[in-house]
Amino acid sequence: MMNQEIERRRTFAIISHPDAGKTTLTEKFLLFGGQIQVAGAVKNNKIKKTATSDWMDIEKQRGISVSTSVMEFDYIAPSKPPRGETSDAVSSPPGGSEGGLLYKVNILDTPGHQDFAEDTFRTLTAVDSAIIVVDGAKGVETQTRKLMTVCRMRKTPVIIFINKMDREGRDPFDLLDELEQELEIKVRPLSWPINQGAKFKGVYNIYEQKLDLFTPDKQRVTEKVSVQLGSPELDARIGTIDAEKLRDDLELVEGVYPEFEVETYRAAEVAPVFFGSALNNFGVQELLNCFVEIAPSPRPTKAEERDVNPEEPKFTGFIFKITANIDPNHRSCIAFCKVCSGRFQRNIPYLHVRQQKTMRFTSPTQFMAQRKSTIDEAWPGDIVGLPDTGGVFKIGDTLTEGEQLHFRGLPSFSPELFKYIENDDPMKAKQLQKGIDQLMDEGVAQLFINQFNNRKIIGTVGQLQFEVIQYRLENEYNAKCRWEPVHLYKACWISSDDEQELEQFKKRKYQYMAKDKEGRDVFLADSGYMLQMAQQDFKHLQFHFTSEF
Ligand SMILES: Nc1nc2c(ncn2[C@@H]2O[C@H](COP(=O)(O)OP(=O)(O)OP(=O)(O)O)[C@@H](O)[C@H]2O)c(=O)[nH]1
Ligand SMILES: [Mg+2]
Repeated sequence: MMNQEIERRRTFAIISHPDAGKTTLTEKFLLFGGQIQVAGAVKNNKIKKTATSDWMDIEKQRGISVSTSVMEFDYIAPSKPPRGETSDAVSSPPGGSEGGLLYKVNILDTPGHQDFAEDTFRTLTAVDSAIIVVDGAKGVETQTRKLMTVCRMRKTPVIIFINKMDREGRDPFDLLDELEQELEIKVRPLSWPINQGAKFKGVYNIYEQKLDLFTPDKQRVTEKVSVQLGSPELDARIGTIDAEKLRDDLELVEGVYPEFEVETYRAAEVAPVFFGSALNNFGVQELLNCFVEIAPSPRPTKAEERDVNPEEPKFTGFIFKITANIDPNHRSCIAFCKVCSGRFQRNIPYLHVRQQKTMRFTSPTQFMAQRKSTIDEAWPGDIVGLPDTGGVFKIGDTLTEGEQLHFRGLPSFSPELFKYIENDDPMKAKQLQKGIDQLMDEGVAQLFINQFNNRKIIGTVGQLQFEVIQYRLENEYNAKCRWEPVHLYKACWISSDDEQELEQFKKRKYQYMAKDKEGRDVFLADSGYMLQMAQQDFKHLQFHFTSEF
């Protein structure tokens, strides 16, 4: 039972540079999963819906994603392993119905904007694989490159979707070369585009050996036909010129790229590549079908003490994300817990390791598009929402059935930009305090309290974060804040084995000392020179640029 549940789960993140089409693609996946009936991108449709996964107010207004959305759906995939894949290479999960295999897909749609990259990095700690979306006209962009570094570090298997083929883009062979170079991974196309832009006719599905013809329709699933590459039917369908070109291209593909092997993909050595158009719902189902078939089911998770296997009977999990106020009528936080092993059950007492407290959860939730519903159990790979009415969880917290275990997350990085945050409405000081506390628990930015003047400093990696904080304080907490400049170069955590030197340093630099949310000592350097001098003068002191040391 348990192994079956684990086998059929696919937990993955969609990542890329802003605007490549992650949310659009997510939405189309949900459409195939039967989770939504209307795609938000549909034009000429009176139902004006914004993309389903971008449900926070500010995201709707700006049309960009500012935090990760978590969603799940069941998906029945075609049962036959195409192209005579050996059945032990691709294990078929049981529980299928009507000849198909029933998968449980957990999808995490991440924000591309660099200001919210920390949210995306943390999301990558909770997934077993990733789909990278690349804009066919733009190629590999900066954020995609950075995110791929994290995937490489963690050996996360990736599939690449080259999107927006309905627009004039780059030559597919050039794109593939660029992917290999810029993302430092071998690639293997599993589909191939027939023209692009205005002349885009569809893709040939190399993996299933099927022709997928393009009819611009944003909602319906397009016609798929099994056509032998050599047959005259191909010419009849797409015209002789394009048929010839396709044959030549595919011959080149087969010559240049080695045969696709699931093992090399799962070992994060090779990235399969698909072409399509998310907006036009094109090439999306092929991607999804192949994805559920080849993507890994939940893998072991590293804890400080040991590696935890999903098949272990006892429940373990960790918090990788906290969101305040998903539901405007319900002003509490939700902590997102990734189940790493065993079966999670409602109303069963679990150990909150950091607090050494036992707690049970009466209303754990799962997320489907805009709805959430209470669940009784969850399996490894699943993401469970745990309501938190006040400061129970922090990112990185571990839950177990009693074992003293600490899952390793990603540390906070030392921020780049700093501003004093001031109350702009004296009547609302309490609301402001509460809002700042919750947003910081969520990991929206970092808070430092200057020990000299007691003022609060917010540290971020991008300007937009300040705007989001201000907006959310107003909209969710009914509080007003004002930003004031503070001249700072870097905030770094300090520690030392030499108590005396540490005290001496703090005394000497008292104007520049602050505490972070956990009460740790932080040194606020106002220039690179000042930091260098401090490092020279205090040799036994350690300066840390991430919060984990
Ligand atoms: N022409 C064309 N446009 C597309 C396609 N897919 C997405 N778009 C458009 O690209 C824009 C960005 O799409 P999103 O899905 O919001 O991009 P995103 O990657 O989620 O962006 P962030 O969440 O902000 O990082 C939207 O205007 C989409 O309609 C496509 O296949 N073709
Ligand atoms: Mg998005």
